[in-house]
Amino acid sequence: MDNIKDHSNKETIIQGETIAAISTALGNGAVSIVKVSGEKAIQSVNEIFNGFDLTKAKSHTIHYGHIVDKNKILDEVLVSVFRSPKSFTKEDVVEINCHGGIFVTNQILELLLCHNVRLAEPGEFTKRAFLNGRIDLTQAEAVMDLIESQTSNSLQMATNGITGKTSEIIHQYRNELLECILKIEVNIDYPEYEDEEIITNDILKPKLNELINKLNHILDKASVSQVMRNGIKTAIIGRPNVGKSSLLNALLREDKAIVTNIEGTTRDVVEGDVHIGGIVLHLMDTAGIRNTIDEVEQIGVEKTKKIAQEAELVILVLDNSRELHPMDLELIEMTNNKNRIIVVNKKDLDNKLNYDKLKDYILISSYDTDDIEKLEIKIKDIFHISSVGQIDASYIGNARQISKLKLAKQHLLDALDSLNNNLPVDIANVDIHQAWIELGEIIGEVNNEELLDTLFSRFCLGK
Ligand SMILES: Nc1nc2c(ncn2[C@@H]2O[C@H](COP(=O)(O)OP(=O)(O)OP(=O)(O)O)[C@@H](O)[C@H]2O)c(=O)[nH]1
Ligand SMILES: [Mg+2]
Repeated sequence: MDNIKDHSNKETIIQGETIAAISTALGNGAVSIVKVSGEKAIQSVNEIFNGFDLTKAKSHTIHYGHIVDKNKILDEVLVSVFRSPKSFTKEDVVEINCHGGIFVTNQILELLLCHNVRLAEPGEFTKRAFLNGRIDLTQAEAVMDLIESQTSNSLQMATNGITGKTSEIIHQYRNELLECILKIEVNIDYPEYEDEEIITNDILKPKLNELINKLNHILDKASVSQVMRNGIKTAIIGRPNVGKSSLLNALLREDKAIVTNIEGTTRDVVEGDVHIGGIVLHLMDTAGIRNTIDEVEQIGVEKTKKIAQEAELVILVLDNSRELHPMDLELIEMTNNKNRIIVVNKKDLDNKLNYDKLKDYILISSYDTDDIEKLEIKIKDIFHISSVGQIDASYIGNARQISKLKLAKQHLLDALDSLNNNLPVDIANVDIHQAWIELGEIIGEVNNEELLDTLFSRFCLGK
């Protein structure tokens, strides 16, 4: 994280209460780290450390020694000292690298809590980094994404977030808006300034259109990034026995779901994640849909319908060896407005299915690995991620950021609307201003306690 930019103009940091947390995953790993930040970080650790006098330690130095409780040695440790403002939180930070397992690490933490240190809240380290101007909000969120990222692509996006590419895009865009606002305001406030370009509807409208187009472009990219980051909820649905579970297993390359030739084999949802070219599909194999009097199966069928509605992608499986059934048509109808792929399975068997009623489908056998690859390509095409890997990862990709972008866009559309209705320019200006504020919230250029609290509480302890 050395490449995090310093956005702070402050010379001295007012350090907060000293906080501590275990910042590695709890488990019996080889090393765990207890992180301490705040005014008394160095002094407090020094009180329980037997080795070099940490109060005399220079910044960015590591010291070997022992953590001691009274005279009892708890663990052999390496302690790193980072002095304010050259640390992640910009406060004094000490990291204790311990060797013991969970029990010892917890003991060290507890010991610290008796030495003027309190337990950090989730995300509190990152929150301090933000409040001290070390990182902006998009970077803070990227820290969280980094912790959570599942694929190499989302990892790359998160890293870009940390280096501030996201905020760069938003800053640039906000500057353009601001220029627009300033011109309008000069016109309104000082109509006598003749050398200032007079902002009329005719000048403002194309400018707004241009800004809206740019925002659309950012939003387009955002939806791809969101898919890359969160994965795609994918429901495999269809009538009983068409081969849904076989398809799930083929995509997962493991025998996860039970496959038999008995109709109604799958009764509850079977889930599994598969990585396709850097994105994650959250697959859900569902109970075959038919009218049934079996109570358990009926519940399964209802659940399937609900899952299909909530999914971002529906794979509707049909059977090449059976005639098209009214229920197949019902399922096609039900998923018409969704991202959907119709997969006709069992191509190796004699054809009985009438293809006249199908527009777009892919014919496969779930036993054939080439066919499974073809299906994967189709999925990537649907989400415009065929070129994943070279994708421009300067991204906006989380739900909060996207919702702010959408709000900003709506304000610009409203502004355009009032211009089209020949309302005075200053009315449009209110909306443009609002768009500017919404975008500011993406990078945290507002001081909204509530926003910050909710955001940082999503972090895990120790970050
Ligand atoms: N010939 C052939 N048989 C297949 C193919 N795919 C699946 N089957 C067979 O079709 C039968 C049903 O497969 P499943 O995967 O259990 O079907 P399902 O849609 O999950 O069925 P339910 O869980 O009952 O809804 C099994 O006997 C599979 O071996 C295929 O491509 N070709
Ligand atoms: Mg099944």
